[in-house]
Amino acid sequence: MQCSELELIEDFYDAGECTRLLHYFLKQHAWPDNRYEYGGRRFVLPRLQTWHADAGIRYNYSNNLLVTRPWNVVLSRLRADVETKLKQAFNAVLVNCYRNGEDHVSWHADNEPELGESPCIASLSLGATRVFSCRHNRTLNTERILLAAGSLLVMRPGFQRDWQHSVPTEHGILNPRINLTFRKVIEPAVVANSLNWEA
Ligand SMILES: [Mn+2]
Repeated sequence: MQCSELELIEDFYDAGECTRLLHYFLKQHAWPDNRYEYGGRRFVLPRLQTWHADAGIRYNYSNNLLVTRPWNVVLSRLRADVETKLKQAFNAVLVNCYRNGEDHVSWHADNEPELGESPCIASLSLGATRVFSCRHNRTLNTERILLAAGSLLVMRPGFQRDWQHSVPTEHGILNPRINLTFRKVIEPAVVANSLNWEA
């Protein structure tokens, strides 16, 4: 992998644990409808999402679309495992379900101001293996990584600034993939202060 801000940890969870977790997310996780209205426009998100955060955390992008939910036993355990491995604290997680290969996410960066200047984001995958593409903003150099069940992709500081990423449509894939991206949202007061410093 040429992108030095990415680290792929394979088999963070073993196959048995992946199967149990996948079953939980497919059978017990309460997925909302993926039809939204935003800015007077209705649209269908090509995947299912839930957003969970510590009390008091506010996140504009997700709050526009998603109700903030609390952590539950399963999500809390996954967070603790990831925090222990990476020696980093996270206070929010975006949970995605790509129901089959038609579900996807287009080119974007996780660069909302609430995440601060140089976030570290950890991405845990379960279920079907999907392609994760990343494209450098300046050189347009593109890389493709396979995200298999049980893998933990660490997007280090600098990645969201210099690269965009996507999970492209793959017509042959019939099975679901679950993806959890652990994030550290900066407290609103801290965001306000950093904006003041720039003014
Ligand atoms: Mn993303």
